[in-house]
Amino acid sequence: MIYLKSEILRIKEEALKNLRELESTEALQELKVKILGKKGSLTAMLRQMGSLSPEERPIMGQVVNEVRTRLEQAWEERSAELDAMALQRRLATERIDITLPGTRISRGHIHPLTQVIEEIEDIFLGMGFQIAEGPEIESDYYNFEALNLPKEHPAREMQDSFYITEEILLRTQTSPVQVRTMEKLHPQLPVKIIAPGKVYRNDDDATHSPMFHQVEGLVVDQGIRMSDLKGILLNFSREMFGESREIRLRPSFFPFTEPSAEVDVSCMLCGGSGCRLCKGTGWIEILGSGMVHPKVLEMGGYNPQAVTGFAFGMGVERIAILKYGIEDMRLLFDNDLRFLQQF
Ligand code: 2U9
Repeated sequence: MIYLKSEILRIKEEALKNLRELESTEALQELKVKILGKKGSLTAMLRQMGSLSPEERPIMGQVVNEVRTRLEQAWEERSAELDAMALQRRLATERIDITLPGTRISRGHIHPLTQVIEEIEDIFLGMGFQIAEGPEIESDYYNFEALNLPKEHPAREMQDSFYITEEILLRTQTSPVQVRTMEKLHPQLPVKIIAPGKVYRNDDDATHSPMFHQVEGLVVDQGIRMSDLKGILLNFSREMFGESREIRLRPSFFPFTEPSAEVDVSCMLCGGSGCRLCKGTGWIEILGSGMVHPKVLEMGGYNPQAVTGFAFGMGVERIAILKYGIEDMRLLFDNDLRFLQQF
């Protein structure tokens, strides 16, 4: 019995020592099996109690129970310590520095050309115009014939066109939209529309792109005069390029307007005194315009004896270039973020 007792106490002391040294919950579990498991050392001691006398048995039973209670308590304590240590380790390695700057979420914005189109639309909406749209693939009739450009008319060659068949082409201007609108509305008055959109011409250099954008306008009513045209375009120029802008009209020629005029705005860079941008003239051409040709009114379904109208057209890329001082029109189509992010 003496041997048994000292052996049990030795197992206890060794277990407590191991317990203090082990570093993980897995090692803790292993140790528990080694001592209290089926083949554990303390379990083996309990089996040997069969060889003791009836008087010795309860005394040894008490010793074993005390040892078991002591070990279980020590286990719980060490287990709690190990859990706390593991938590400390996680807190140290997974620490988040909430003072670090965050990653910026970059936000897109509207393309500068679309911004300019929307600005032009806003200005004309403010003057009571409506916005009209139409197909980019057009018939020869709407793109040319109805605009007083019959077949073999030399002005057709002014713009090299992209033909799909003999009769179908990519529109070279947004004018067919106005023709279609007149056809649809006549004999209602007034017609007061702008037609923004993409147009296509066989051109490609620093100032011409095979696809570009136009905004054209058309007003038809009784008693429309050239002074109405001038007033609308002066107001547009001032809203677009600044309150102090002036405009001037120079005689020109377009097959669909008579008389026709090119419109210059006083230079937005020098104010009119002459500089590099306006090549010393003080004026910059921004659009073409004129009184709608009687034949064009007639083909749109209106009586040119009873109504008159004015029309104008501008290239949006040109307006954008002038407004923002862009050097090469192709920058507007390259989609280089270093360029686009400036707007
Ligand atoms: C209808 C009647 C008349 C539209 C007009 C211009 C003058 C013009 C150019 C400006 C620069 C084209 O983009 S550009 O190359 N446009 O000069 N456009 S009058 O006249 C019309 C349109 C439709 C029914």
